[in-house]
Amino acid sequence: MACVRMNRSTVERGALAATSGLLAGCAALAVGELVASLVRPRAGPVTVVGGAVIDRTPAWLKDYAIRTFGESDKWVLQLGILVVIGVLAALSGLFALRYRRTGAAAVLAFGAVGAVAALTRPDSAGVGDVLPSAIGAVAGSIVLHVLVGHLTVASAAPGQGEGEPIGAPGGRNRRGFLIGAGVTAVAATGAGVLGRTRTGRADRGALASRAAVRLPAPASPAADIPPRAVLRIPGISAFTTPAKDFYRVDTALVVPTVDAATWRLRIHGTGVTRPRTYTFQELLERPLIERDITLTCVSNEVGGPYVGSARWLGVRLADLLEEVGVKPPSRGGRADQLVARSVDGMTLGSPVEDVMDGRDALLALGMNGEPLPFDHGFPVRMVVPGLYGYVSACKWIQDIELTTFDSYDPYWVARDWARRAPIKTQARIDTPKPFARAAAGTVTVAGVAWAQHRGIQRVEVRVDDGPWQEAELAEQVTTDTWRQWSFPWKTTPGGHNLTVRATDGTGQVQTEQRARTIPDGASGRHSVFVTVG
Ligand SMILES: Nc1nc2c(c(=O)[nH]1)N[C@H]1C(S)=C(S)[C@@H](COP(=O)(O)O)O[C@H]1N2
Ligand SMILES: [Mo]
Repeated sequence: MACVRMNRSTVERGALAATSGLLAGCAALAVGELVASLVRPRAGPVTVVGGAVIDRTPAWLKDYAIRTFGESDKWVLQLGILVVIGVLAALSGLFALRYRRTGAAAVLAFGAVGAVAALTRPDSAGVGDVLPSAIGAVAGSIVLHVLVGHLTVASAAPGQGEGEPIGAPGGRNRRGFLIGAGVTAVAATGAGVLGRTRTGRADRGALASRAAVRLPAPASPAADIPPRAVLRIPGISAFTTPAKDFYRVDTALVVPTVDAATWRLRIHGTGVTRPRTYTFQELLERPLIERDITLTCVSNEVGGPYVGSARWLGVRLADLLEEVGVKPPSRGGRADQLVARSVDGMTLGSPVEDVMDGRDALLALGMNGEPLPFDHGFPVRMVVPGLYGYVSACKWIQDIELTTFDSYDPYWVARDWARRAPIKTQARIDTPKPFARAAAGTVTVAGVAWAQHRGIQRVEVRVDDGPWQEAELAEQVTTDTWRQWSFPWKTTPGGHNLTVRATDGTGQVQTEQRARTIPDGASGRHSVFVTVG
């Protein structure tokens, strides 16, 4: 009987200790967020630890995460970090039951991890960035020390170690614990809400600056999209992807909210004879070009969703580069790599030759007739037709440095992706969907094909092991955009495999050689299995 009672009280005390740990963790995070809202919102503990985890994630795991969780990968990561912090916090609580000071010290140690993560973020603003994690950890360790104190003998008899557990929880200690826990919960909630509100208010300047943008008419408008370039087939990708449906791939756990009024773009480096800084207004007042360009992510699997087409408005990048004195290597320039840097410390490297070879490489200010959405790089991003996003499409850009491929590896290249990555020719079946059931008769198979800057010349479809049959192509808008296609399939009953392949503007047929996305983009042919009848 006594034994049973003792076990129950042990379990109960353990649960209360774990709860103390969790409350300490909540207090640490909430205070951290509050301090971050005062110092720098992006230096919050979860944001810096998440960023550090993303940067250290091996390429295969990053690819797996994108494949499995898609654009929810960031929520999954944040949830994962919170779960890990929760488990560590609960364990610290249990530990503190026996070794009270050491438990509290463990919380400080986790804070130190956060502080180091904060300092090593590429967008770190200096030592101030350690404050959210450090002050949060101090708050958490005090909470843990106090709460666990109520679960242990306050002043142990001589000879007894500090933190000797008391018998059954109850009486004054229990009341003290409950009051302490309640106060912590309320204070942590208050700090968290206050921190978030303050951060929200700071974002308002950026929101207002975006609302104030009036995009001028382009000096060089995009050609009208010919009616025959757009197929009206249920299930096919829209020729122009609405911004809200446009894929998003980046490492930003928190989307940067940049105020266009204070934003600057600096261009400097090797071979830049007149380094310069541009304001948003200065770019807006230049002659702007408007172009339809299809963007693709190197992490896009064959048949995958990370491709989209938009109408971009912006400054021709080559004009700015010429203005500051840059020459492409083919005209004697010393820099062969252009490194774009974003406000969140991302670096992307493009060949100088490509961005100056006459293609419509842009510093985009507008997307589909609106200022860039924050998700897609407000106020300014790069877009280079023909290159995968990770070697060209820098969002929230703030710095362009001319350098060489030999002397600098940007973010993804340092993580095993290829230095140079032109987009591979791909065709995708949008409809029917994989494993669809189709009615007998003629079924319209349709989709999109892309080979940016080379164009699409032909698309063919094959049913099972049959011959390749010509698909009907929508009119090509430019070689930089994808091209819709359709194929009237005269079905026969049963299960069938539909496969598609494209031929680019140079006559090169899309390879059937399968390649993973790493290091320079997936290849192979998209096929879907459909059951008829
Ligand atoms: N600052 C920043 N820019 C970035 C990235 C990033 O992680 N950070 N990702 C790049 C990648 S890999 C791609 S594919 C494109 C995607 O642009 P989107 O999100 O507007 O579709 O942005 C590029 N620009
Ligand atoms: Mo990408």
